[in-house]
Amino acid sequence: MLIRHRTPMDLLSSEITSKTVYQQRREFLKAAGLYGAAAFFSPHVQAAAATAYEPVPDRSAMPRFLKEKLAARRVATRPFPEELTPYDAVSTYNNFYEFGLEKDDPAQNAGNMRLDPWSVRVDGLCEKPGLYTLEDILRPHTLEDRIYRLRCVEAWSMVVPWLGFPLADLVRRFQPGSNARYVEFTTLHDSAQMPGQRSSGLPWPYVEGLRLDEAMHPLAMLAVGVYGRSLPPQNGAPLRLVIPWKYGFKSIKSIVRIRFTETLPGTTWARIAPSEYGFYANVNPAVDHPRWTQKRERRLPGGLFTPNWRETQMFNGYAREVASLYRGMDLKRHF
Ligand SMILES: Nc1nc2c(c(=O)[nH]1)N[C@H]1C(S)=C(S)[C@@H](COP(=O)(O)O)O[C@H]1N2
Ligand SMILES: [Mo]
Repeated sequence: MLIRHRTPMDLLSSEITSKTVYQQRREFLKAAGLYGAAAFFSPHVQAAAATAYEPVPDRSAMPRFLKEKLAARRVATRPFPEELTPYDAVSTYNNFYEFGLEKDDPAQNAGNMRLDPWSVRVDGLCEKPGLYTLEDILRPHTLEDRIYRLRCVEAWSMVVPWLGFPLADLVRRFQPGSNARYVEFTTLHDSAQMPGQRSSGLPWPYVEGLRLDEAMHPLAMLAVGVYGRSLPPQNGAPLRLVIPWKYGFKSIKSIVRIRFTETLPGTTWARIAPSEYGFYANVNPAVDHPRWTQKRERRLPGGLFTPNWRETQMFNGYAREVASLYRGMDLKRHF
């Protein structure tokens, strides 16, 4: 319930502590205003209880094979212990710098992105390189609901019901060679469609990567949908990575290339600011970002008077599943 027992001054003095959080205040206030009101009156909030959700209507023009895949999905049965972030927030509070730097830019600017036809080039150290259509990619896989926490390196988080399939199942089809140690992913580079690629300072295209054993982990997934519908463009349609134990920037959107390599891929954020964003980017409350703490996070939605702070968990709460991938590694050095 919305109980206004705190004033904005309480909020400023007790919760906005670091310089960066202060710098992000404008954005924070904007988000709070947006979700404080919208979330409370949205019909999806009713559905945002722990285990299930009302599928969101999908009016997007999509190819038939995708519609059929979505209809044949395997529905989540295991309860998730935390409230889902409403679809309104998931689809309007986005990072997708190809479409602008503000949180609502992707939702504003990605609407006309051309999603069909879509293909993915597979190359590097594997037995089955080639140009695969999205239909080729999806054909053998059954889509499943997976409810995951998403923790952004900027210290906000969500709980999102994705629709997708295990990345490992796709990787296996391409038969990586015995010398392949990493897999690199690349986002579409098309400045005619992506206004952010004409203006903002990232080196395009956006590139991400995983160690091959991370990519083969059963929690790593490729998503084509969210909230029972196809991915809206701002969430990385038609195909994006979801790696729940890593900071959100590893979950690369709108993938057009998958490449197997022997050496560590040069990933976008690790290249432009290596002291701030490591290749591994595992969620770790014990390793602060140089400019802010990673000990806690602001769970969305939350209103101006009800910011929903919580403690960040090691590997974003997935330590039991993934910690063995990093046994013997110094996670402060390999952050
Ligand atoms: N191509 C591309 N992928 C991207 C980004 C981006 O700017 N470009 N932002 C990343 C970041 S920082 C986050 S937190 C997540 C956000 O995913 P969402 O908008 O679906 O919640 O996408 C990641 N994938
Ligand atoms: Mo992020």
